[in-house]
Amino acid sequence: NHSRIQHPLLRQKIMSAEAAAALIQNGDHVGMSGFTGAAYPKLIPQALAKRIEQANQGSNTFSIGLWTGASTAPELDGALAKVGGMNMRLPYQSDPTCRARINAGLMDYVDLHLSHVAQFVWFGFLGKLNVAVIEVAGILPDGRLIPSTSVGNNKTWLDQADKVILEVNSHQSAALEGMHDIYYGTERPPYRKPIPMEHTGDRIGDTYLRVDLNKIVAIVETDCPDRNTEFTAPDEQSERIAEHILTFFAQEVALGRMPPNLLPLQSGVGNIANAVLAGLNRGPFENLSGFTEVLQDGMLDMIKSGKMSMASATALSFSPAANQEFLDHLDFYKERIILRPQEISNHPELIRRLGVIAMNGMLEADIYGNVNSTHVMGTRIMNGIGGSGDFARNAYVSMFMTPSTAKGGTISCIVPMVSHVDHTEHDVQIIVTEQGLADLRGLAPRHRAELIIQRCAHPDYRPALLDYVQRAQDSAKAGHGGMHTPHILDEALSWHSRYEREGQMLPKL
Ligand code: 0RQ
Repeated sequence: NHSRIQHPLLRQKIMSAEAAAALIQNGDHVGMSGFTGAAYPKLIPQALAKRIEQANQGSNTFSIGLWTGASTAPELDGALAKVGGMNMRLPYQSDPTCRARINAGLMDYVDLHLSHVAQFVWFGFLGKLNVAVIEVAGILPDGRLIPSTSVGNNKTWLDQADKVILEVNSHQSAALEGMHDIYYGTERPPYRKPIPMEHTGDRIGDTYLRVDLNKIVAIVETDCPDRNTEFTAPDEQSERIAEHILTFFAQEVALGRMPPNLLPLQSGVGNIANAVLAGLNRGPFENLSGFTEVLQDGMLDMIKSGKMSMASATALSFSPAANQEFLDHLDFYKERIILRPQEISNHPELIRRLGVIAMNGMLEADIYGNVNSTHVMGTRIMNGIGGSGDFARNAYVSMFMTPSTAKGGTISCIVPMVSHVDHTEHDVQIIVTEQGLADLRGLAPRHRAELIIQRCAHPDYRPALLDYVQRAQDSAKAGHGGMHTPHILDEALSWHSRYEREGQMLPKL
């Protein structure tokens, strides 16, 4: 029964995952579907990993360059990383084995803004895409494809790859059909036109993905679930972060700087982002909308409760319980969720026009408001910048949040100077920790420092930060450096180097 594959000739291309994986060559650039654990191919990457493992037992080394939408799952990134199957990976990833290999120097990682990936491929910046491996929910009689639980870069992979391999996953609900909006108007400069979207709920494209049927070399049938990971219940710290943000929104509405139903919300990955949305779901704001890249449990709950009327995203990323709720009421959610390609969900033009409120997690911020989202102690990659930069730079207001300390209090997430910069002081308007919220809008650097230390730093670290600021200013006044953004250059990263040496940022008493 191949009922998901309605095109009769394409049924002739059905084969095993092993046979399909054999069509991928050593050194290929392979574009796979998958975005935050949704709609990644499940069987072919594992079959490819087996093949690579066997090939690499001899002297020859077999590896591919892997491009995706964003993070995937153990069956894809994990399986390929374990056998050393990737020489290069882009963009966002979050797999522990993959991360370890990148940080050990065993594979390259290129961390792109998620909205840049597709256009970099059209521009030819990344070289030729040899193969696309895409999960779909079905194939129509005319060969158009029903997208699955994420769209990511699939439109671009299908368009740009020489060869196309499809995984048709019958585990994905057939009722997903109609939920997607695939915009085909993104031309290369100088022929670009304005993207015709004014509201998060506008439909501007097709419901289906197109593909040149002559390029399809294999179809593999699967029946496997997405990676549906549990979120931890909001803890006290994230609840406090959420409260600070709710108070800030109420203030902005009272001052007439935001409408009573706020502006479209973007919310990043992880537990804190999810907790903030849970807070909003209990809060006073009604008729909210979402313009985000990943739609997690928090936003689904808001749609369920009626607090949120419409959400646009590129991927669904649910816990098992939320996934069940989504499937049980798909007809309801289909009216309220639109999945788009990631170059549209994260498009600077749209984020700016809609006035998106961006809320993302971070590792650390410095006293002047620069943010590090990606590098532990300046050198080791955590996940990647993802879409945080697309949103932060172009948002109506851009917020970054973190607990004030990490690793049992041995790390302060507010530091004299960040050890890596993803979001510069120019792209960061609000910093929030469980301690409080610093509103940096319109403030010169020295005033930002005062506010970030007072509002956001953990009390255990405040004296050391104030002392640093004071001495940096004294030293500038004594002629060593400027008063605009005072620093003691020899000391600015000493907290990080002490942590690397001694396992804590502050000197041992
Ligand atoms: O480590 O896992 O070993 O316990 O970092 O930290 O506090 O659990 O926070 O899950 O919200 O992730 C920035 C990574 C935060 C995420 C980041 C350690 C901490 C813990 C995780 P353990 P938390 P979160 C749209 C937006 C970039 C992409 C993005 C991220 C682990 O938000 O990847 O924003 N963002 N995309 O102990 C050393 C510090 C630390 C630290 C925390 N200062 N130094 N370690 N940790 N602070 C979505 C997409 O783009 C797909």
